[in-house]
Amino acid sequence: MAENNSKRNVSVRGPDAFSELKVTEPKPYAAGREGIAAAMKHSFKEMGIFRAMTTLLHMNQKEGFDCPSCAWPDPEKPSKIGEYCENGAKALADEATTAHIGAGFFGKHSVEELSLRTDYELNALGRITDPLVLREGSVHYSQISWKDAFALIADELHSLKSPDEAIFYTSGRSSNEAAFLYGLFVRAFGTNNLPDCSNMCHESSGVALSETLGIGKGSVKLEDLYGAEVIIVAGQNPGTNHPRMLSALEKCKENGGSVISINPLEESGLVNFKNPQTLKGLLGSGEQITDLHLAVNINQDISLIKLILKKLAALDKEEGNIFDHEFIDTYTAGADALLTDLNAYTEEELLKLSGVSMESVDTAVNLLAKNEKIIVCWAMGLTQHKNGVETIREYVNLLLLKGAIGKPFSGTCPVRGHSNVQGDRSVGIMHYVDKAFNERIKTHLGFTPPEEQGLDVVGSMRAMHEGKIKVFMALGGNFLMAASDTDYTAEAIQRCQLTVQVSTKLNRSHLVTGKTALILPTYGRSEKENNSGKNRFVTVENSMGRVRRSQGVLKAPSEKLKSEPELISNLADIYFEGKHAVDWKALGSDYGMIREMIDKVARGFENTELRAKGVGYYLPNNVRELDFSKLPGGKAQITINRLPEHNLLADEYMLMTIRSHDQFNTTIYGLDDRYRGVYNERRIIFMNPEDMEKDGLKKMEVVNLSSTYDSTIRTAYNFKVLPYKIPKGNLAAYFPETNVLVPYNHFADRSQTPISKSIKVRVLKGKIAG
Ligand SMILES: Nc1nc2c(c(=O)[nH]1)N[C@H]1C(S)=C(S)[C@@H](COP(=O)(O)OP(=O)(O)OC[C@H]3O[C@@H](n4cnc5c(=O)[nH]c(N)nc54)[C@H](O)[C@@H]3O)O[C@H]1N2
Ligand SMILES: Nc1nc2c(c(=O)[nH]1)N[C@H]1C(S)=C(S)[C@@H](COP(=O)(O)OP(=O)(O)OC[C@H]3O[C@@H](n4cnc5c(=O)[nH]c(N)nc54)[C@H](O)[C@@H]3O)O[C@H]1N2
Ligand code: SF4
Ligand SMILES: [Mo]
Repeated sequence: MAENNSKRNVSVRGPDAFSELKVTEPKPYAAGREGIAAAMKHSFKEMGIFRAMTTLLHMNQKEGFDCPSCAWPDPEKPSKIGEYCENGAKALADEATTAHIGAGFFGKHSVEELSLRTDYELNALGRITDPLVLREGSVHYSQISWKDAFALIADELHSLKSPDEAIFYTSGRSSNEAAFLYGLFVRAFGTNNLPDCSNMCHESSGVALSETLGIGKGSVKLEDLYGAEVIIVAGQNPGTNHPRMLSALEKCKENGGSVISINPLEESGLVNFKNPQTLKGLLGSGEQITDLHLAVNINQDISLIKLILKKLAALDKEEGNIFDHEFIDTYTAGADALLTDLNAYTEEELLKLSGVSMESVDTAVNLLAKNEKIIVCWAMGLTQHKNGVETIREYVNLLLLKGAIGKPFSGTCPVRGHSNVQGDRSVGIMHYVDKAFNERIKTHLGFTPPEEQGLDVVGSMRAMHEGKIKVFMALGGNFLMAASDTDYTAEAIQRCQLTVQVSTKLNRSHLVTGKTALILPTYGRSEKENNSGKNRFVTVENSMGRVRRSQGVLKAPSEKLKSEPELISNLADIYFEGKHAVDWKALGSDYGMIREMIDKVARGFENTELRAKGVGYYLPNNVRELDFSKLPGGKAQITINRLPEHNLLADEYMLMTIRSHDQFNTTIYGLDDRYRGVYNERRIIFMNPEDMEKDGLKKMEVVNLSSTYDSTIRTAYNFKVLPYKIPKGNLAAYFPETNVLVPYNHFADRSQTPISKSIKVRVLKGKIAG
């Protein structure tokens, strides 16, 4: 299992041994007292009681810091006693842990030895406190001064034949200030190779929404959810990944709205929610959130929505007022073509593909027919498929035909993942070229950015694998474990001359590296950035386009850390040796100067310094104004989308790779998935009991998973089978362990998002040594 990179014998996959699995029935509800208890247990263990309690009170408060976990928005009037959830508290505890590792630790432990630990164990080692270098031929990281680290990077960058031989990745936790400065430096350096975690995440949403509505973001504000008549939650598990969204769904219900969940799994939070912020939630039975659950087959949302549209169209023919004809005529193009195309499918075939019952479809149709304030919320269950873009466009069709766009309590709600992933895009983290953005850089900052499109995540993996890339730098994240096809990605990274990780905690991307590697330790969101003597603030944008300030309150774990903006400004200053139109050095110590630049260059940011105070302000959004002037004919586009083609063989299943309750992406906080009733183990497969019987598999039997694409067999070893309520033919397992199965060259059309939610696999009996 340990792969060789000629010099270092590091394990790419880490160990695959089992822990002590315990299983219970899935929880019928989310949060409640157990949620609070779990949050406190993590926080107290990592941070100590006093530090945890006082810090949590500053989270998501007007003058405090933005939760570093997901991008769910804060209410306009945050409650003073606490505006956080269990997983926000876990994210804070993980960042603010009192466990630390510095140069001394790495002197004792080689990267080869560390690579034999699990991702969970690596993260648990604590915060990285020193800048570190792994020199060519060495297996131990050792301390390096910041000056030497920057000089090493600058020398390597200067030695490249072309700036396109370097790649600059971004994960979504960086502030607007850090992300803007990073993007600016990369453009000044001369490339658009700016892949980001969005490429693996909501890129399909961005593409689909830009094409149909003219903006790659959602249209609803938090308050819209409260007054919606119907909210569809599709391909999303808010109880775990956006827990405070459940409070918004609860409010919608209290106001008379209905919630439809479209998901192969009946996720706990969507069934019943005990709001830990209310007495009823703590003591009572909680709120039934979902009125209707449609257990769709993996990747068959298009079939289901087509069936619903077909039925709505038939009703509209009879009654004339099911679709909003005035809206359709005034604001949209393509309705007639779509309605004609729907005739090409029979109800029976669509029903069979979707895997749900006609009765439940009729209930959905009834709800959608008689209501017009409709919101569709979604996340990775829609985006990470070959037809992710088309799937989202089909949901947009439903909203457009119902006239549920650009009006109060209606619209699109792609629920973003990382806390500032949307902000990072708004301030220029993108591999494609935005001509107007570049023009403004030219006018206001005095240099000309490159005009060639750069590499996204998938493009970067391939270019590195082909040996075309010499330098890979990452502002946060864990590229190796987040990207698809782990073994391929490892080979790709190991072909680089230099890899640089700006990080808070240890992960496998620090162990599987280029010939030379650097770890540059930085602050977390909750920490004071006061190296210049002043406690500086940054800004972030939430999932609904609102920009607000964020200011840390904790002391950083080491004096040696540098803030991300400071670190980028220092690097740029050393690289350009003071000979550039931009005064790089000054920017790192004066974030106000960076914000002034953002205000001039990024769309909709103006006087951010002032306006980001309190609850902040919204960026412009053409959909909210019903302005589709940038689209063909000035109209929102109703589109025709194809059904997916999977051609599964008799022994193949459709696998979705999902998150457990105790992880943040590749960061594993713990080994439990409480809501699904799984404890102390991650190497499991959720399987329908009838499928288990068909394959002669017993509960907890050990199996391997294998996928075959383009004649290449990829195998993930050692999983235990668990009977679970999941439609037949479908499987679920956790990421990142299953990323080894996702082929690097299979991704969503046009957005290039890896197909992490629909992988064709076989379940092979028996333990085979990995
Ligand atoms: N605590 C915590 N919070 C997080 C994260 C985390 O890891 N931990 N990650 C953050 C990030 S970056 C992101 S992007 C979000 C992710 O948030 P989610 O998208 O909620 O995360 P996943 O676990 O990938 O869940 C996908 C859901 O889609 C369903 N699904 C899978 N395939 C299909 C399909 O074909 N159709 C439909 N209708 N449903 C499907 C799955 O059953 C599952 O419920 O969460 C963010 N918040
Ligand atoms: N199979 C499969 N693969 C997937 C997915 C899936 O659902 N299935 N989901 C995809 C999605 S949606 C996403 S967004 C990607 C996530 O991809 P990434 O964003 O690359 O991964 P994370 O696990 O969020 O990154 C964790 C690391 O970030 C660093 N970090 C944490 N906080 C900070 C900070 O404040 N500053 C800095 N500089 N570093 C910090 C820590 O060192 C930590 O180890 O994974 C994708 N991969
Ligand atoms: S919902 Fe998301 S942003 Fe809000 S406190 Fe919870 S994890 Fe943090
Ligand atoms: Mo994400």
